[in-house]
Amino acid sequence: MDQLRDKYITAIANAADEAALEDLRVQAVGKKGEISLKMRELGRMTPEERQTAGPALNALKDEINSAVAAKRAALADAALDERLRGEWLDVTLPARHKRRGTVHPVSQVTEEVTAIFADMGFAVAEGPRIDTDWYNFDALNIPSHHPARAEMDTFYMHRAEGDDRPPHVLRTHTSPVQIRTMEAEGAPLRVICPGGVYRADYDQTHTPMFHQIEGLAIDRDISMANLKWVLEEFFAAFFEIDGIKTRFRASHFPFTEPSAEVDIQCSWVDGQLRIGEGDDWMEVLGSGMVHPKVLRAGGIDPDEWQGFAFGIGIDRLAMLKYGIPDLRAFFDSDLRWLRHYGFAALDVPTLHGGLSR
Ligand code: 2NL
Repeated sequence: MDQLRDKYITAIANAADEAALEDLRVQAVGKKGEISLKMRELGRMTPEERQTAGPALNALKDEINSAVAAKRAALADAALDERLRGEWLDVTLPARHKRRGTVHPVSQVTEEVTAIFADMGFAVAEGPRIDTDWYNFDALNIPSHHPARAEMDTFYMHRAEGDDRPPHVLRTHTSPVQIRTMEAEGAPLRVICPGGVYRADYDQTHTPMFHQIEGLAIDRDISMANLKWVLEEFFAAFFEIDGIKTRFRASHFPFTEPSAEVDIQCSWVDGQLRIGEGDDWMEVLGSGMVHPKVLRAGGIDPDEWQGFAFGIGIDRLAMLKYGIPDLRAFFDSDLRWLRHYGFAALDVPTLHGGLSR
C-alpha cells in the first residue's frame, strides 16, 4: 500500500503536463485503475483484513485525488506565468504614425461661400468644363474677333481635319453654366456656379487651372443696390467682419452694363494684410448688371427682366482669408504645407455612425 502511495504521489508531482496528469489519475483511481482493482479484492478478504484495508484504500484514493487537483492547479498557474512572460506589451512605445488627409482650402472656401449664398436664396449649378465657344464666348457678348477672346488665353480642344463641329474650349469662366441655367430654368433665378476654369497663364498669382464662383440673380426689379447689399452681406459673413466696407469702381466687361470692380477695405501693417480695417482697398471681384444681349442669349426677355452678376476667384479668396502667399501651392502634389494653415483632418463617418480619427 505504501509502495503504491509513493509511486503515484511521486509520479503526480513530476507530471509534465495536463495530459500526463490525467493518464496518471485514470491509472490510479479510474474505473479500472490500480486502486479500484484493489478495492474489488476487499470482498475476498477476511473481515479483519477488510477493516484495515478498506479505510486505507479510501484514504489513499482521496489523497491521490487531492494530489491530482493540487498538481492541476499548479500546472495551470505555471502555464499562465509562461503566457504572461511571453505576451508583455510595452505601453511606453511611441504610437505608430498615421497618415491623415486634410480638406483642401479651395474645397473648404467653396463650401463656405456656397453656404453663405444659400442663406440668401441662391441655388448651386454645375456644368461641363469643356464647352462650345458659343456658351463660353458668343452667348456672353464676346463675338469671334473681340479682344477679350485673345485676352483670356483660351485652351482650344484639338479638332481632327474635316471635323466641322463647333469649336470646343476649356471654359475660361463658369459663365457658360449660368447661360445653361437661364435656358433650363428661365426667370426669376438666383444661382451660384462654382468650379474649375482654365486659362493659359502661369506665375505667382496665376495658374492654368483655377476656381471661380459666379453669381447671378434675375428678377423684375433687380438693381445695383441689390448687388451691393448681397456682396456686403457676403463679405461680412465670409471674413467674419460686421460692417466691412466695399468700394465699387466703374469698369468694363462685355457681359455686364454697367460694370463694376469691387474692392474691400484693408490695411497693411508690417507687411501683413489686415482685411476690414484701415483705408486701403483690395480688389476682390468683378460684377455688373447682366447685358441685355446676354439675357436674350439665355432665352430671357430683357424688357421684362433684369439681373446682376458677379465673379470671384475662389483660390484668391482662400489666400486672403487664410494668409496663403503663393497660389501655385494649391496645385502642388505635396500638400503637407496645408497643416501650417490649420486645415484639420476630415472626420470620416464610420459604419457604426461614430467618428474615426
Ligand atoms: C471678372 C469677374 C464677372 C460676370 C463675371 C456674368 C455671367 C453672366 C452674365 C453676366 Cl451669365 N455676367 N458674370 C459678371 C461680371 C464679372 O467676373 O473679373 N471677370 C473677368
